[in-house]
Amino acid sequence: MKRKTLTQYLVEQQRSGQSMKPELRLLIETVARACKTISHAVSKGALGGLLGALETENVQGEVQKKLDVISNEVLLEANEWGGHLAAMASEEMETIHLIPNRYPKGEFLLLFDPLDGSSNIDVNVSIGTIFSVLQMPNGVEGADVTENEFLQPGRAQVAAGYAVYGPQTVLMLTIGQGVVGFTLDRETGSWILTAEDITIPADTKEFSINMSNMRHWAPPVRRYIDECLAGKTGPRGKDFNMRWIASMVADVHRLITRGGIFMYPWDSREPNKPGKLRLMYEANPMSMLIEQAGGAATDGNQRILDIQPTTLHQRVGVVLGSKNEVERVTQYHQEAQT
Ligand code: P6P
Repeated sequence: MKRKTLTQYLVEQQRSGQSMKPELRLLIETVARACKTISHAVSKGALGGLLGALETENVQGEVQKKLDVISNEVLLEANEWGGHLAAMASEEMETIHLIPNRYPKGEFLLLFDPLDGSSNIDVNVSIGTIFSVLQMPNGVEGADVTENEFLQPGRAQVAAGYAVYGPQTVLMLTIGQGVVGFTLDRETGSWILTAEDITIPADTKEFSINMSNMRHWAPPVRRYIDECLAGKTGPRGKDFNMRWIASMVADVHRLITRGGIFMYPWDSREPNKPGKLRLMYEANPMSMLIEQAGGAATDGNQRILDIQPTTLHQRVGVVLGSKNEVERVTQYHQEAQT
């Protein structure tokens, strides 16, 4: 049977009345088209003269890679003229990006990490684009937009997804009706539906964490990982495997495909920061995808999607993936507080 394209999937969602407004369909197709452009630029590697770092730093104080900035520009330019957005926000930009007055404005807010895992660009390890879609509060179109309109909890997202630029270029998407996956057909340039009704196994034998930070972890995290490392003869009664790609998109894609638990928890290196990863355009979209696939996502204590943001670039501890494992880690945090 002929496989569906992204456009066909979105048109069918629109027809079936599943909260798929034409402007949301345009938004998703536009982001998906931008991800194709980014995939092409990334795949050129050294041939594109785009590897390496710039002299600039982003708002996170991280050295920007050339492809970070290019990917950000691709997403801005692709989305600003369509009339579907009120504004955009990005890991690479300190302030929100308003839609130029020469273009119509819409009700949606688009947030993205244009190229996540960029420390892996120069060593040819999978990286990706993460995006999150919110609506203007009260659906007010074209009203003046400030950072405040973006500060909505993750449960308010109307769509979320990521593209992973790996051996295949894959797009994972949720519009609140479960999670579907598309593979880029480079011969036709189409996103082809290759995975539906994606479900994360509730149990796993695979954990994903940067072990070099072990001495800085809080006791509940240390307890959980020590038990995994104790294996068959320990309290878990089974051996565990470890994976850490240091590219959230790639690590999350693995666990959404075969199960697992991903952790970037608070640690004592910078005790005033709740974690390394960003809430609005990394943790929230990934948490929506994980929950839509039957998994769980907390900051160790509370559901990530319930966190009320206070600033655009705030960070958060992240524990997400196979439901039973995430619940165990959260339980250990609660026991540590009694
Ligand atoms: P570390 C990439 O820089 C990133 O933001 C995530 O994609 C990834 O999971 C994490 O940081 C890796 O961090 O400390 O292991 O290099």
